[in-house]
Amino acid sequence: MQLNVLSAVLPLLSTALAKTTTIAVGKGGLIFDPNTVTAAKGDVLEFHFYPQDHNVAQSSFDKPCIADAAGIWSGFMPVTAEQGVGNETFSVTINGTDPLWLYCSQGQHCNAGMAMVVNEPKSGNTLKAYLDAAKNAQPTDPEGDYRGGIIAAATNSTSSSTSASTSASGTASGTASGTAATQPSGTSTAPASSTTTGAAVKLETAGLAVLGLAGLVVGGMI
Ligand SMILES: [Cu+2]
Repeated sequence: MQLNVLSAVLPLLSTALAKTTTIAVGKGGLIFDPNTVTAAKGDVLEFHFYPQDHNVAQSSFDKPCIADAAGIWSGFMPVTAEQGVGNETFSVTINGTDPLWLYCSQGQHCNAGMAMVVNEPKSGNTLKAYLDAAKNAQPTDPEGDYRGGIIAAATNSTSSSTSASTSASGTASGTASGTAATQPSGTSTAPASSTTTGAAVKLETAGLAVLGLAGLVVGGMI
């Protein structure tokens, strides 16, 4: 039993050194928020999806909105207005410092500016240059199943769905967006504390208590 716990905990300790950045996909418009992220090797991007049906795909800088054949791909993530926010996240672990260009392949979303960059160059291949070129692109969907990341249950889905089921839809969506709106800025500006909190929660995953703790943590961060 002790060995089992140790083998479960040790990988999490190294994970605790990594920074997790929460990114809202399609919240309040055809945007990724934030749309420029600085990340080191081992850091994690955690995408949360909003209505109605967005995704995360990868392109090169030179071909905005055109799917890389082997690039990151979350698959389509339909979310209803009643849900407010998807109950699944897509997490990508960064494995280098090269710029990474991501977009939403739904309809004309990429043309409208639904794209983002990880480790944006200071000049030349900037996000602004990408978005300018994206306006006239012909977006393509990646083929196949999701890849380059992990699909997982959203840690705040319990509180979101609870409020959704006990409140009027207007209140529920307000609650859900309020929760998520507070999290990304907190996560990106205070990576150390949020990472530590995340690790503390993960260490408890052996027990069902994790759900309650996650709720407390989310509540405490607001
Ligand atoms: Cu989209």
